[in-house]
Amino acid sequence: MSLKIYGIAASRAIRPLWAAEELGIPYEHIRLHYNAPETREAPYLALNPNGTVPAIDDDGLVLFESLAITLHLARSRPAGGLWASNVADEARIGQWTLWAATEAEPLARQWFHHTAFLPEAQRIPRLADEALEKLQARLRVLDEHLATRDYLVGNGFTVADLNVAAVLQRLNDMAREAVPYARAWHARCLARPAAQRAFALRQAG
Ligand SMILES: N[C@@H](CCC(=O)N[C@@H](CS)C(=O)NCC(=O)O)C(=O)O
Repeated sequence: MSLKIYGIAASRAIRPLWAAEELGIPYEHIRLHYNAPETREAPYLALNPNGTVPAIDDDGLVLFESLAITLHLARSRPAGGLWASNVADEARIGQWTLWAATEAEPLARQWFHHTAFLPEAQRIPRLADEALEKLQARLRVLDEHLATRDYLVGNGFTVADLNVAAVLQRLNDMAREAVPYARAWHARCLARPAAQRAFALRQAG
């Protein structure tokens, strides 16, 4: 069995890296920068035809889409404890993962791009403000859900927490309103030793 993870840790590759660390899967990390010319060349495009990172090769199973990758890693290693123990919780993991991808990520990305990621001359403060404003409603949904539980699904940390916490990586900077339960949950997720190991990979690139 061999797992290869393509993409620098300072990219969405942090998601599969964090999942692999949680699950204790040995992996080879190919530190491919998202702007590297290799991402547009045939060998990498055969792994991810979008030319983006991450991609994985899990013993011959080649996948792109960071959140689909974490779901696969969790589900294929049930002993690792990130997956659900019943069909209802599987559905809830799907719900929160798609919520992260469709409700939260586009807004978080828009805000990040127009406050930090783009060269200053290309940033449009109005777009950052609009995204941040809309995000508050999403963060309230998360906060209300977490007011009565420590984790999103079931009784412990699952890949749903990993996916949402990773997508909302900058939750503390984005939350304008008081969302104490979401903040406490986020801190709990990021304090996990596996998360710390994965995020430390950013120092190495
Ligand atoms: N929805 C994809 C997005 C992948 C993506 O856009 N990755 C960025 C890095 S975080 C990238 O490779 N950007 C380079 C580009 O768009 O050319 C996923 O979650 O895997």
